[in-house]
Amino acid sequence: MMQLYTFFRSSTSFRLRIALAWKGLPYESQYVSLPKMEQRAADYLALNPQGLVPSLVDDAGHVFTQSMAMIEYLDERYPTPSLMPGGIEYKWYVRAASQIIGCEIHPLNNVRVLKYLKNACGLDDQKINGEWYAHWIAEGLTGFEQFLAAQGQSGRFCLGNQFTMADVCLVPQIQNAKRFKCDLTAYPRTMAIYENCAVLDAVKAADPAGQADAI
Ligand SMILES: N[C@@H](CCC(=O)N[C@@H](CS)C(=O)NCC(=O)O)C(=O)O
Repeated sequence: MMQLYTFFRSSTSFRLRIALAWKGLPYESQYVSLPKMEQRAADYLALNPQGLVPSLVDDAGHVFTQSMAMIEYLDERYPTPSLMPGGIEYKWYVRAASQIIGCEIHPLNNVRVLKYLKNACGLDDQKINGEWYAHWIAEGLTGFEQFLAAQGQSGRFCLGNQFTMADVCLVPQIQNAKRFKCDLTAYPRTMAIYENCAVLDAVKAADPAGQADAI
């Protein structure tokens, strides 16, 4: 059975849990505690030298890293139900929406970045959570909201009525922003999509609060 190396509160792990649940793929969870720095332990680094979760190991022992590449791999390996649309324009759109979150928002607010701001730059919690985090969420989600409006493709989900990788990336990012108490009222289109995703069984099953390692 596939092994997913995951941490309940990691939004990139949350992406994988949603994708696996959406496709109904069985897997075993291997818990990697970020507060305990288990992602930097030698045995985990042997698996994923970047020291990041998630990682996925298949029955043949292949190790997969980088959540968006993993989701596209799973989608090609197990095409039904899909997480990517047909048609290269639609594929571009889903990748672009996913990358706004995965490349422009998430990396700026990652654990190691926030820790660096505290330990190496000496910023206090108010500056980090109240200013840095909130600033990049606001800039990123403004861009996301404007992207959806400009492209005119969104509906119940980011791409019409089709649940895709873009929604898989969106849900954990919004949950994180809520946890940091960001004001999300300026993104009505994005938030309506989030609410439509939140009621899906696959999203509920993947929710951080329901994971065995939740603290
Ligand atoms: N681009 C990577 C990012 C993975 C990542 O940053 N994971 C975070 C948790 S969401 C992590 O492991 N952080 C540990 C650390 O920063 O030391 C992906 O999409 O998989």
